[in-house]
Amino acid sequence: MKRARLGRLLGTSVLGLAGRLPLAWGASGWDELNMPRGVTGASRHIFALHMMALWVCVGIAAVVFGVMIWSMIFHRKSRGAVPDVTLTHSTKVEVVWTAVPVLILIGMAIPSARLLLKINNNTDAQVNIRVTGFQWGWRYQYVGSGVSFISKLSESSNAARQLNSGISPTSVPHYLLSVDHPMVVPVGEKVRLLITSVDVIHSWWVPDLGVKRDAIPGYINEASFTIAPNRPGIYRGQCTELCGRGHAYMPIVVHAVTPAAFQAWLKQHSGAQDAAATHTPAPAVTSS
Ligand SMILES: [Cu+2]
Repeated sequence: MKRARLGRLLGTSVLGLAGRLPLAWGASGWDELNMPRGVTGASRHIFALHMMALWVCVGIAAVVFGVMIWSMIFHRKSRGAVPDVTLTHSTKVEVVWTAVPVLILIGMAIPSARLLLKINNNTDAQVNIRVTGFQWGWRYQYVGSGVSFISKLSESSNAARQLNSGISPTSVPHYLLSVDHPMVVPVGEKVRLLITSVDVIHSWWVPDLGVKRDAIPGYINEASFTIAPNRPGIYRGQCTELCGRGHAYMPIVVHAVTPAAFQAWLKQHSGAQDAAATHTPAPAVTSS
């Protein structure tokens, strides 16, 4: 009777804990050590693949370290263990320790290759943006619309980063992760980026979008993403190719807005020249 009650109690508390775990995990901040799930189909798939690979690694580590620790404890010299000097060759063992890792690698390579093909499909995009990296900022040109502007580190971050500025970086919101003119894109529509550079190699990286692509002078690299329709918001990234003195000062900010707001923004800026286009703020979005 007592035992049954204890069992029930344990059962409900375990269930309750399991239910609350994702919430608690999210609130604890520990998940910030992991890569973000992101807001595009590609980023979610990349996250799932990463978790699959992680658990395979955890499983292998558990087996390998388990055997090691078990051997060290139960077959130590002080217990009278004598090394086996006759085991110099065993075909059976060699086949097993070759075949098992090969099978594991194949098991991981198939979904990886499939996902690579999927996320590199840049056809049927509704919005095309030419992204040009330079020392140190980004130029965004919306193909076919005449909208073109330069995106640089925000004034507040730039002021704080100066030597002896006296401004504490912690007092600047999104220090080194905010820009004067963000890229604006619609949610729910496929956006294709044509990425290049005019000086050295840069790399356009926004983790939440699952996009990281090198910007190489003389080449045009493609990337595309579709932000989930229910995830308008502000997404931040950085240049991830060491490109010189100002490498840390060319962040990327993407404002994802509804298609209607995007069309309005595009219309408002079309035909405007760089300087003029840059002086109207992007449409407001709710931060997610
Ligand atoms: Cu760069």
